[in-house]
Amino acid sequence: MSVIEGHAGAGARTSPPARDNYLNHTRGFASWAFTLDHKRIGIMYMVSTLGAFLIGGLAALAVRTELFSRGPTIMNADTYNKMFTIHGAVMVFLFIIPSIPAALGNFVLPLMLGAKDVAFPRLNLLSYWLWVIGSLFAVGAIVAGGVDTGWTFYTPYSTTTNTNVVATTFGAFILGFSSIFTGLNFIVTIHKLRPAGMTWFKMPLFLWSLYGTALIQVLATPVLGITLLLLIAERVLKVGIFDPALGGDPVLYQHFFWFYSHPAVYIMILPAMGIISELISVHSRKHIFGYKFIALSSIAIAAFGFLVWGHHMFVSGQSSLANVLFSGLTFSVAIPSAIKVFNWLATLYKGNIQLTTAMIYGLMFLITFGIGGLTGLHLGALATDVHLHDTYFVVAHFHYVMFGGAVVALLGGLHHWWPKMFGVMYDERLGRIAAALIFVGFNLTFFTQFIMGSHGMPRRYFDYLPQFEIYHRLSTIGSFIMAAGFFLTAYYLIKSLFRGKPAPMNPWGGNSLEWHTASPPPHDNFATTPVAEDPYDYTNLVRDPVHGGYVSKTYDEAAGA
Ligand code: HEM
Ligand SMILES: [Cu+2]
Repeated sequence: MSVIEGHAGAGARTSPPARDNYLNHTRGFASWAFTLDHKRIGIMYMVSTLGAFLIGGLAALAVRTELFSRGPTIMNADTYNKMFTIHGAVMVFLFIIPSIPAALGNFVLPLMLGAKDVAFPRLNLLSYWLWVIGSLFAVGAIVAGGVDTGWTFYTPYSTTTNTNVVATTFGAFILGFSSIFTGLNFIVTIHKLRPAGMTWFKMPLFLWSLYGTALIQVLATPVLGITLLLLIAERVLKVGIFDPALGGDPVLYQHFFWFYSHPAVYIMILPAMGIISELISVHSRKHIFGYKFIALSSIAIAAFGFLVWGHHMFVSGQSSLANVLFSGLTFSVAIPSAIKVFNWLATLYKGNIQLTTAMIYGLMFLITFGIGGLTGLHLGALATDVHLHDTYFVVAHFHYVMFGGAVVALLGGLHHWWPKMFGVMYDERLGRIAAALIFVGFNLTFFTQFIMGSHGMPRRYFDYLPQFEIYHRLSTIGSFIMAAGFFLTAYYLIKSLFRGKPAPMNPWGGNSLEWHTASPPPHDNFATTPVAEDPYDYTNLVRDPVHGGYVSKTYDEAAGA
């Protein structure tokens, strides 16, 4: 009932700008910096992680420009090593790991639950500031001379190089706490704050994916934290742990590192998959197919993700029995991912597909993540990995999953929830053009890397043989096309904040609870706690031809329309 009231209430169709909402509820710097509102914390995370994305992206463009021609192009070999380290470390630790859960998750999760906030708002604010402090350490290390180990900080090089390893890893250590606290908060929120009527199997799939992600954040991140502390202890105190010169074992470092970092790739991709479930169903106006399979596969991915880390070490001197076991287990983790993909395709089948910018990213994900996941199988197979390991093939694989998966879904989610976040619509035409630039640029940048990798181009090299030049050139051109797409996206999104049409409450016709409150939502989200319905049942929603967006039929009847 209250849900229907939500539709019928004042400002249900378009939100008058002067109405009290979370953006104008209080004003001034302190009202943001010390806010306990999950929506504001989500926005602060979004702005901050996108800032990190800009830094990481500029470093990527520098790397690609250097590789445009053979020999030194714009920098020397040492600077090049630092540049790809900055790129990798910033993109992984500062951007992709926090971006979807902490930015979009923070904003959307309590709304989807019909709740006023997360379970521990103060802890949430602490997570954000820990992110800031950790990032300052990492970025400070870059400004103070840089690090040249690669984002993996492999020993014994990381314990012997005289670049700023300690400051960077300490930054990553702090960022780890930020991630753990977000995970903890989400687990408790999902257990405790579900509204009346929302059983586990009535939760939106984005929440299942955030739940799976949170389990990994809480269970895996401490391992990385301790590992980085051990690395610091070895460097500073000369205790022999990983460095053979001190009696340590470098392969032990790889085990510890990947015990976190393989599950961490699911911290990146699981929430992305959750977004895709929302996008595909809402924008094809069709009930999600195979709800339970998609929900449970999130948990399966989280669990299986812990069993496959050794596939990063097939050629590191691990026993051949371990190699065979890890290879077999690696294939099993592809199964729950494939289950999701088949269910998404079944959802699309005979759906009324709306080619909104958000949906274009949803469809793009199926292609780019599909390529990324399938090439993971080439790397998971022992015989082929021996040839492909440490080549550009691996670089292409993980960009297809991390960019083609996580970043593409982030873009989709950003466009899907932007009207809800800011109460404005952006230019869909520019949105589609930018998506096309990003799609073409991305594939040109990274597909060429599959080819050169399979021909033996090693990763992390400053220079290359003449036969690889054409691929490197195309790849660099692609990266600039992609960058143009991002700058265009930044342009029309920022412009929409000032000139965008007011957004209706429910522009795409979603039925999860965030679409049952105004755009932007009021300070405490809902006037009365809404009652949960099937989030993927759209039969009660009709398009409102006058104001755009969707309203419930029940409302029209009630209003006598
Ligand atoms: C079907 C699922 C997947 C399989 C079977 C798979 C398999 C693999 C294997 C075997 C490697 C090691 C290659 C080597 O070093 O020789 C690898 C590397 C990598 N994968 Fe995947 N992968 C999958 C999905 C993902 C996802 C979803 C992500 C991230 C969102 C991801 C990110 C990475 C990264 C970052 C590396 C390289 C790490 C480095 O050395 O810097 N993978 N993958
Ligand atoms: Cu892995």
